[in-house]
Amino acid sequence: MELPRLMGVVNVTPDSFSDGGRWLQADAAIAHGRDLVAQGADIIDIGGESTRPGATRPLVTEELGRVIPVITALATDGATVSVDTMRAEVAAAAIAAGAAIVNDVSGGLADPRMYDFVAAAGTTYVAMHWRAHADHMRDFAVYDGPGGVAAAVRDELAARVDAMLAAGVERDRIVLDPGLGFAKRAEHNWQLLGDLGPVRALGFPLLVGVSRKSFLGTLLASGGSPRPVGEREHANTALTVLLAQQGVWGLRVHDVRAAHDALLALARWDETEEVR
Ligand code: PMM
Repeated sequence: MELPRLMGVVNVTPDSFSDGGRWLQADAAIAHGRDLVAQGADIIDIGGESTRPGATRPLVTEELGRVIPVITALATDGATVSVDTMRAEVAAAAIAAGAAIVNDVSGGLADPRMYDFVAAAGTTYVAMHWRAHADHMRDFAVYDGPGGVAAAVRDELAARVDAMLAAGVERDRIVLDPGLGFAKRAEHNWQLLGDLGPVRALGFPLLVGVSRKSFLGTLLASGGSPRPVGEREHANTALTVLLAQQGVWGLRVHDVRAAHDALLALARWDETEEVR
């Protein structure tokens, strides 16, 4: 079986829900990125804007100041780097600094210049399902059309793909992401995870990010309190294996070692198929 790529997360932000503030200094972020490579990450995803529900946006200059030194150092090491940004200007600076992939959680909706840049640069482009910026995305978590959340995400991503292709982005450069936790309530995330078929039927590689998200905190809650962010890993590991079995292209994770170990075990298990 082909295992998914592991995209290790380095959030160079003061306020990301999963690791906000831990890697805000460039030195700490670079060291963390190197650790993730050593643990088996195939891609290091570097972001300078928190997309935590309710977050406000940094200035472009702040975002650039956070991500560019980290991208430069890790790309110089030889790592495959993606930049997690919704801004074409940041994507361009990141590619110039050595990033190979643009990971846009807005799927191109936040910046009308994004597709033109991606088409001209010819980079791999991850387009995530997105409806609104973090400060008001909760208001958009409504999926009551036929087919529910899976059909809506498929249709909205299909519209993005049409716009990308029209702008000249090459088909084989496109990766889609269903956007777990973005304008989605816990029940939407579970419905989507259980019904990725419609999105998969669009015919593009899929990247999925469930790591540490609040629907896992809700699942694991006790006494009315969500499980703290750092204690959701076992649930993520289970989903890592299930998503790998579905043939996803990539998984975006914080704890690369845990995901890597789970995938190794899965691959070894898969080799015993003829015995079973
Ligand atoms: N989730 C977050 C940030 N960037 N990018 C992609 N492609 N998919 C995701 O699910 C995704 C993302 C939010 O999580 P974080 O704050 O832990 O980075």
